[in-house]
Amino acid sequence: MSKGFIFDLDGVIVDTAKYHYEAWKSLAQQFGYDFTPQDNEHFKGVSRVKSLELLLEMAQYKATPEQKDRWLSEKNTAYLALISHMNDKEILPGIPQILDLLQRQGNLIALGSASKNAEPILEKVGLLSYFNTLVDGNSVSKAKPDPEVFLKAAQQLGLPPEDCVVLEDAKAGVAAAKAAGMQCIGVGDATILKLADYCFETTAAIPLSLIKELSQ
Ligand code: B16
Ligand code: MG
Repeated sequence: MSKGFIFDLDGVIVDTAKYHYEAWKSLAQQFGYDFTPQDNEHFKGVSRVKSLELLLEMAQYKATPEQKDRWLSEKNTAYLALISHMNDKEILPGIPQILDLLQRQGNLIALGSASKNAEPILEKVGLLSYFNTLVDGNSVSKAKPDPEVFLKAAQQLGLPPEDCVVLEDAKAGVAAAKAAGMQCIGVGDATILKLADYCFETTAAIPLSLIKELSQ
């Protein structure tokens, strides 16, 4: 039986981290915190609600539930404005070739992302039609490193977890893939993504020969 491939979105298919950064930075200004690119590293793969909690902790700001709700909504409005112009030029290198290969070979393809904006982003960059199923921040209750997102994707593909391969850029995402009993290709720093079975600095460096090998 051929394998299923489950892709994380931000940091694997597209680089939306820069837009999340800008949106969090302008929000943080409201309570006088200078949000840095280093701070943003801790937000990768982390849900929107958890990200706001982290930001408030960094700023040592005690917010009311009403403020939190308002800021979550403001952050997302700013983020949606920033991603509104996204197009296929923002697809990370090598990803279209991997998706083409998998589709030609008849492998099943899923999305496993923490983002609640995943579907419109895939649509904007023109990749939505490659995906047999999507599991995103709207359909899971437990965030990565919990394996829920990937187990649900495997279930929706009709495959056992051991027949699925995950592509992930976040430490928590790699941990989630391994906790799900799946093979994992990490994208990023191998000293951080230690649990990944394979690790490449960038998506461009993932060899198609490895995808072929893992897809049988
Ligand atoms: P949204 P992934 C994650 O997506 C991002 O890495 C993370 O920075 C973001 O906070 C999260 O999605 C939620 O995104 O605000 O759009 O719901 O890497 O799991 O695809
Ligand atoms: Mg990611």
